[in-house]
Amino acid sequence: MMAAAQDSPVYLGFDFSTQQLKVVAVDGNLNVVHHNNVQFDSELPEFRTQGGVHIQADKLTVTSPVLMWVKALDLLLDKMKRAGLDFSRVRALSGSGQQHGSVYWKRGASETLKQLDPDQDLSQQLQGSFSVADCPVWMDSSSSQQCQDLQAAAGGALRLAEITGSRAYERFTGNQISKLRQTRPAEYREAERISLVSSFAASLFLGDYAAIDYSDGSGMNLLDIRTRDWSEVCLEATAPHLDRLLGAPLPSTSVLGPVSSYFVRRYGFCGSCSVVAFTGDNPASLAGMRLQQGDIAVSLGTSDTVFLWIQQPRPALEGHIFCNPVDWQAYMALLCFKNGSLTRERIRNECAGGSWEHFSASLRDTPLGNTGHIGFYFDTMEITPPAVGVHLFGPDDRAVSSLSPQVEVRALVEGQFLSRRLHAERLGYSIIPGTRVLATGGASSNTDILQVLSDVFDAPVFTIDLSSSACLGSAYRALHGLVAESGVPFFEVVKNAPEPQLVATPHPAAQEVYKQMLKRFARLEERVLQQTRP
Ligand code: 5FX
Repeated sequence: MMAAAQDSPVYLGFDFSTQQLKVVAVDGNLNVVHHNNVQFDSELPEFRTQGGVHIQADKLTVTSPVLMWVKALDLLLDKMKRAGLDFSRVRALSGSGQQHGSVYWKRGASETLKQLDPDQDLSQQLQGSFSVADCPVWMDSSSSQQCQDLQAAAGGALRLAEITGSRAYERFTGNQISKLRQTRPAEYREAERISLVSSFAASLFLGDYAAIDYSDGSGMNLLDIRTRDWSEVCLEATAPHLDRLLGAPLPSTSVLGPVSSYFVRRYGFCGSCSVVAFTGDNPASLAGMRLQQGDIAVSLGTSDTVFLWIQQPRPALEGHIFCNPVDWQAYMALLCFKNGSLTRERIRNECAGGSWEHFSASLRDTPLGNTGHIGFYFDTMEITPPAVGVHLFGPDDRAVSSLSPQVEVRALVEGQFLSRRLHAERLGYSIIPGTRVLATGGASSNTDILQVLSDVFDAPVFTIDLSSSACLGSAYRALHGLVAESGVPFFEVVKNAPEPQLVATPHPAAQEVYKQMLKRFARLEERVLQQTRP
């Protein structure tokens, strides 16, 4: 038994995230057999990053050194080898990267990639291979002018969203490319290829330039999410002949080729080990959570994030629609809400004496629908919707200046979840029989908060640990990539993965109460937006 287990196939999933490089290895039964990581700040101090990035003096420009990522891979593979991982068992590998970041390969780099010497580190050999040493990453917000220009060229923000799945965002790669071309033309001219962080990482394993996959490609404001090809109008508005620098996009489930001989000779990978297209960290998380049609994942952290599986997308001025990473006919949506845990903590301090126990008791002691009281809590300028301030309403829709502490606790939690549902539905989400809400993040340990989530969505809530979902999703995608071309669905391959835990089911009255309340909430939100619009 033991010998068989030791020879059994293994699938690797890497995640090049903002602060660290992580890996998990799963066996054919989806058990995690190895995990490892390299922390950028502490293990690669020579790059002097904080949280994996450099924030420039203008506070808007945020970059990461590309060689840090290369060196992290050298380090990680050495750690895996020292830990005894037998690379010859790896049948396929895939990975993910922080979304939107871009890497600029210098003329001649593809030759270097093809001829890597197994006696040397990658970082030694690739030192001269990048025309831009510090890559723009997702935290960058310095390309406002380029965003305006792109929207003007595309026929407005909504039109751009209809084509690419999102209005123009500063961090989206096309706008970063445009800014680089305008502000650092020499470095731009020296580039022979532009990768996303995900396709850059895949290129290292492939020993050649890897295609950008549809799903991560949707975070660039360049890909037409319906034709799944570069949009002519966006390309033209961004840079001439940009398609030559980007290469053709490919389905996220594609096998790109075998791992390069560098990895075979240096680490003992098998020559037939497949490299499956890498994708963005959020799409990879969707795969790691095994989100299905009708499911919604709600991450309750400093900011709250909502992920959705979408069949018929309705791009809007808020949120993002990406091509789905596991089913090429479907889509996923991502929504960000800035006022999450910090606001919950403020109301806990002001209305529940700083105690989560009292906060929970207030939720238990107040009725579904809060006797008609509704609250909007935007302590800081919200992303979805773009509004600020605290706005409270009584049952007759009249603005009120305060609520009793218990009512206020419920107003906050109901208001937050009504907002998550309203904005998800606007992007094309609908609750269907069998819908599951997957909850994760700090506040997901509070079952009374999750009961409200279940009631507002009229669906059962399950909890799931997301800390390594991008890595796990990448390992699952590596396994699926081997059979995807023969038409085997992703869910067939991952059906034995550990199930999330059921923690709350909706109250029988929930559907009736929140169907009505959602309509009122939408009307009142519109009023708040009109009042706070500059
Ligand atoms: C998504 O649009 C984002 O910008 C972030 O979640 C990054 O992907 C984080 F890596």
